[in-house]
Amino acid sequence: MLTRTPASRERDDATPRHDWTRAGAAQLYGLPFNDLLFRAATVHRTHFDPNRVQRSQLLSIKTGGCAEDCGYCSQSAHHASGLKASKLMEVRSVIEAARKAKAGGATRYCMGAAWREPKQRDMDAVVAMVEGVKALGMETCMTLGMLTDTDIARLKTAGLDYYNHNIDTSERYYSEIITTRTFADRLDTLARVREAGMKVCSGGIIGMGETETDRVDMLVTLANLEEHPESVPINMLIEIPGTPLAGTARIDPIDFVRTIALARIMMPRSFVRLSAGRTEMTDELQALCFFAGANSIFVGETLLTTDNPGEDKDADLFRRLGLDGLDIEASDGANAADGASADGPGCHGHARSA
Ligand code: SAM
Ligand code: DTB
Ligand code: SF4
Repeated sequence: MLTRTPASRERDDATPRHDWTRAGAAQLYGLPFNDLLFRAATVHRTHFDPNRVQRSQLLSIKTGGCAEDCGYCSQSAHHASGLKASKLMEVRSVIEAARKAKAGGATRYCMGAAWREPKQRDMDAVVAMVEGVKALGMETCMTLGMLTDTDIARLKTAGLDYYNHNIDTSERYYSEIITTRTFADRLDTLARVREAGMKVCSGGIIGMGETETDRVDMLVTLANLEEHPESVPINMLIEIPGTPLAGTARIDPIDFVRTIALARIMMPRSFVRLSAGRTEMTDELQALCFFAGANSIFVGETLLTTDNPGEDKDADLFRRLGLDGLDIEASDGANAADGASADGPGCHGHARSA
């Protein structure tokens, strides 16, 4: 019988696959914690400099009053979260905010709108925002809900680099969290964004009362897409008073780290973003997430409607952990180490330090 040497397993782990089985992924998730982290950290080092973390900044360009009923969200008109709805921001205010984010070290600007999908009358402004932020020399990302092919083409022409559209959880658990659109709707938008040649940002939320199997299944869905999303945000639920998920039992932080590690192993060349929920995480938990392969964060004082650690806290954490930001050249494409797509061949490259 053929036995795999540690070196051949390293090689296998580092090569992107799209044929993950639930059983295989669940087996990894359930490894002894030290073995799982060692596997994930080894994969991480194959493709990325483990001491560099990409920094994105978010802005809510249209807040609240959303027609969707996502059970976690402060912005849904279905829940009494007390959030005040506002209109789409002025283009020049968005560009001014992006300029400040760039000065604070962010390389990617992510603009989010509380829409089921954009209305045609909003698209002119949205396109102007993409063009303006792009002209600052930043990477652009938008999350606007579902898109028509015409919307996608306009965003692509305007210079949109990434489209964020999360699958949020497993297909099974999805309908317990959101009833106003389906899991298949989400996958359809993702496929059409990909087809148009844009980079994909898609992940989910951990800590919504899902089972371990739901977490594993969510990652199997993402990792078995034809191409891995270049960016995989893993959010920890921020409990919003007045939403159906307020009062959900907090996830064991160890399980959160396991999810990050599994995402890293299953999508070895993607950026795994430690996203919402960092204000509730200890520095030690964040450090473990970085060790397990998270290599991107949201910076700044706010996410969309909730708090984020802010510049001073993150600067202090980076200093204590010996971490550094990543510039756009190094973070362009799906991976910093070899400048190819999330699924292309890998080799050690310029973004790795010794
Ligand atoms: N309306 C668009 C949509 O749903 O695609 C874009 C904005 S939406 C707020 C973007 C993502 O933020 C959601 O898909 C979800 O994964 C994440 N998110 C929203 N509220 C959250 C919360 N309370 N805790 C953690 N993540 C959250
Ligand atoms: C993602 O996965 N997380 C970000 C971004 N993509 C759009 C949003 C987090 C939102 C957290 C709750 C809030 O601030 O309203
Ligand atoms: Fe609307 Fe997006 Fe919030 Fe869902 S997550 S309610 S679609 S803003």
